Amino acid sequence: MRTFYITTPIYYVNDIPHIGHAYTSIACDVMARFKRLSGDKVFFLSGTDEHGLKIKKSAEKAGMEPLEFTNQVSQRFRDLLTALNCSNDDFIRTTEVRHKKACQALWDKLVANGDIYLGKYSGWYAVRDEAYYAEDELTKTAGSKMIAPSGAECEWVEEESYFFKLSAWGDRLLDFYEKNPDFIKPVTRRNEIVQFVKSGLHDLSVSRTAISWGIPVPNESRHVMYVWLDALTNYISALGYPDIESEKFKDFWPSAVHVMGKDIIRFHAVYWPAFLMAAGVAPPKKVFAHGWWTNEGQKISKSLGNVIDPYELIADYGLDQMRYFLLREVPFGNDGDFSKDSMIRRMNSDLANGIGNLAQRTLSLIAKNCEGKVPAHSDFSEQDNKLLHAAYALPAMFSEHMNSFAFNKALDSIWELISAADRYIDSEAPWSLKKTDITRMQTVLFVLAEVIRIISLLLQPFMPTSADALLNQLSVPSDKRSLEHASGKHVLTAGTPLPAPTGVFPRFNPPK
Ligand code: ME8
Repeated sequence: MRTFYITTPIYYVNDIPHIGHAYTSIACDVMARFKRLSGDKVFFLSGTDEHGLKIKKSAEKAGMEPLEFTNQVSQRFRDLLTALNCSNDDFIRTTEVRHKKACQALWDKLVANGDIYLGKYSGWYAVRDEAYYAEDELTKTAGSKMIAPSGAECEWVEEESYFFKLSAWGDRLLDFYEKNPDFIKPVTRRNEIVQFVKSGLHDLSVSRTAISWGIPVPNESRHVMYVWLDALTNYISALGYPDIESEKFKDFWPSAVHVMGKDIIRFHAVYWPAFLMAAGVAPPKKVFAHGWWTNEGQKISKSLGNVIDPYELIADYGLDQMRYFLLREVPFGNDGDFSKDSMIRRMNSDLANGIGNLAQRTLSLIAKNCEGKVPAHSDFSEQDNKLLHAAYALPAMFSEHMNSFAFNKALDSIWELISAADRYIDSEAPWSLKKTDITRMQTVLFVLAEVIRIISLLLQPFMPTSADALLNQLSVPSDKRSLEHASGKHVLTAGTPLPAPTGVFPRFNPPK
């Protein structure tokens, strides 16, 4: 059986969940659902990143102990996944015992393999990014502040620290990228990373003594692990690391795909595979970096007060509509802009007037003229066959786009079929056939119902609730909704009673 392991980044609990977090989680959910429909055994992981100075400071600001604080905020991220209808199989917190064990085992392995040594770190550190920067990467402001490329302010740090011998892994990383050309996606990110590694890697400070909110370094009570080493390890602690012989680990690790925003690709595509190779574990199969969302053309930031609350989007436009918009609006990997106008346009033209209207017209004609049962068809005309063939050919093309994370192209391919079905219904005009040729009317309505069945099957990963509602209206049994049923071998059965049709994709109603 094919397996598929997909992960979101584990989110920092210093923040309220916003559209960016929702975007990554939804994209992973769509992929997980698509792979399950394709018959793969899937493991979908999300979670929260709870250690480090940034979290410690946020807890202090909230007047709470770090663990009490992280318990509260972590729950918000768990709740968001539920609100987004995400089908994650597990949720990991870096404060859990299973994770601590995995991190310490990984550390021991790195020490045993000679990749960690004790030294002294003096250099720049950005708490907001929890990242070290070389001086030549920084810009000095008029007020002598040192600013990282991400915009985060850096502070000078000098302390005893354990180092990971990252400098020794450059050539092996380049060799790995070369042998695995699809490891970093999209290709623009791959080029950036290759350039970065070619420019030479410095050893990486992987422990801190100045803070205590972290996972203790084994046998070294003064040090806690660098929060990124701790955080990245979540992807294997959830599979039971260090037990790499377990079925779960062997089943899923070779198929691992990490999805994240482009801001944190370096951690995933450079540090993480180096840590893993040094510990004798194969790197994941793929890391995919998506773009960033802006709000009405502006960078999203707390200080600008323009953070988009996913709960508000759900309330204003509907959950499935929001899921659809985020994955349809921009190619996955590119930056995207959220605007109310474009959200409403997609909701009305693609959904209400597109698939919604096609399904409602077809199903009400069937309810009125075919005694509310799947009509029987007679011989298919050339036009019927043309549309049916397009429908049965769609799943293969759709899957190809999905397998390369081209969500917008996958959706485009469905909408091409919807347009073809719209043209067909207009030219065949089943409403007038009612008076002239009942048999032909039934055949046309059968063809349309079949096409809507295929469309609904393919829409399931993106809009699970709405696609389910459509499949229910076609009385498609729940065990006949996987992609293997999206062919002409599993057509609707004539005479099957259908429930009374109701609209599934409402037009936008301005919030009161
Ligand atoms: O970086 N547009 O956590 P984080 C799109 N804990 N995506 C966005 C976004 C935006 N405007 N803002 C945030 C961390 N994201 C670490 C990860 S993983 C081992 C540790 C998404 O809470 C995007 O996926 O800052 C980004 O990578 C993630 O939120 C960062 O979440």
